Amino acid sequence: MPLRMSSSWLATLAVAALALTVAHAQEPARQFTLSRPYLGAGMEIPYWEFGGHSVVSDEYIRLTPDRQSKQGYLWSRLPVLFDHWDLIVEFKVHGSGRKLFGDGMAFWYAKQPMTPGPVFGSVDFFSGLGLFFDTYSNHNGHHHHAHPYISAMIGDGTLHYDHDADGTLTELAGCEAQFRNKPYPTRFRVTYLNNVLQVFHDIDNERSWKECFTKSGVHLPSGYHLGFSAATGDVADAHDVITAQLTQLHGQPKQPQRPLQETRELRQTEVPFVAEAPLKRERVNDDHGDTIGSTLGSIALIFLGSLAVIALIVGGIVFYRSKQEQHKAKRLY
Ligand SMILES: [Ca+2]
Repeated sequence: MPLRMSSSWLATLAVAALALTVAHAQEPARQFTLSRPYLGAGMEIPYWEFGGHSVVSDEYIRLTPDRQSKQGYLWSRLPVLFDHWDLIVEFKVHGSGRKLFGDGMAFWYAKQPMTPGPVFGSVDFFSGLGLFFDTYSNHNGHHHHAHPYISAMIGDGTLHYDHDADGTLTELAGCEAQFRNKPYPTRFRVTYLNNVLQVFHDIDNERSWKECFTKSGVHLPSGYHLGFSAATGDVADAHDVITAQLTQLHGQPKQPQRPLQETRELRQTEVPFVAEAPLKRERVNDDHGDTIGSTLGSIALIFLGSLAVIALIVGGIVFYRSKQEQHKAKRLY
């Protein structure tokens, strides 16, 4: 209980701090803004690079179409040099699949831009933050949440995102969110302020934020790129980014403060980490599996126990009758 109280207290404090800071925030940074019309002169998106199967229309940037085996990306050309920031994204995941669809999309604040790979269309063993919008449940044996599911991972360059376990083994935090096939754009928000990472969503078109999670002690170097990527495989969906805007927040200066050149050099070697939490968990049996296992075990025990009791009763009756027969036989002689 004390842990629960302290975490909700921390969340309240963080939200209050965020409200105060956002009130004094600057205008969204132009170099990290995506808005219609996307294309400038030369059919490029100013300040952004897209590739793979991504296509740009007047209404959206489609990372993948609703077709199998596609992947695409969209990355900011410039690195984010702010220590604290607030990002709001409008997106849409939709498709014709009623029961089978996927795989999902990712938002990145990472060191390796424009590097296609197996993690929702981007590179594995990344450094930074990956926020995954996972629509396809690959393996329920490792978790018992429903999909679609939003989860965050902090990569330090050595960690593998395990698709078969839906990233559960390296998950920082997450929440279920039914963001797929909505008739309006859905939104998510990431704030990173004073090493507190918060994720919110607005998937019911209420124009208000619901908290997905709040995690403190999250250390991310500045100088990483913003990105989006998505992938389809045997299952498919269209994954669209519609708008994005990043605003610098004013939090506590990072300690110790260093000259700019030294900070730039440090970015190359600084490694993301989460204070007092391992980035990777041991593989554990799923609760749901354990429940089924223990239920089956209990049923088997009751069955065997009942058999033993019946055997004892039958044995007792047989023994009693044979004793009676012997007694009768003795009397006859
Ligand atoms: Ca998955």
